[in-house]
Amino acid sequence: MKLIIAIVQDKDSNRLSNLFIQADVRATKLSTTGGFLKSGNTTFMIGVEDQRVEEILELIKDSSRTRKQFMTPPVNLDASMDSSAAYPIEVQVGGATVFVLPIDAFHQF
Ligand code: 2BA
Repeated sequence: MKLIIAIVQDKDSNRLSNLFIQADVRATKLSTTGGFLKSGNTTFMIGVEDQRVEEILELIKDSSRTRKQFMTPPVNLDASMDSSAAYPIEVQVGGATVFVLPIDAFHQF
């Protein structure tokens, strides 16, 4: 058995949830925050038999889009109090960031 942890953009999360329901995939959805952009994303935890891993990776791949986002870096004030200009920079986000981990034990009590 494997644990798939998939971080997807909020805009893709509903589509993916629906695909999981249709495919009878059990998943837990967490509201998370990207460490770099500090904006919301969605993390799915999916416990699954080894033979279904590839099928689930395909569902995630098909429902995740790459998008460009702008972020404004924090303004720096140096000793002379001159602020270095903070121009928005373009960042490419996604599709999805996925980890596949082995599971030692799985219990439902
Ligand atoms: P964020 O940390 O908010 O990152 C959003 C996007 O910003 C990243 O997209 C990447 O293109 C860019 N980025 C991240 N750190 C950067 C840096 N130090 N310098 C320049 N650009 C940077 P993705 O790579 O598609 O990641 C999307 C989200 O997936 C991330 O949101 C984070 O929540 C998660 N993630 C990505 N890699 C991860 C990892 N190795 N471990 C844990 N979470 C990860």
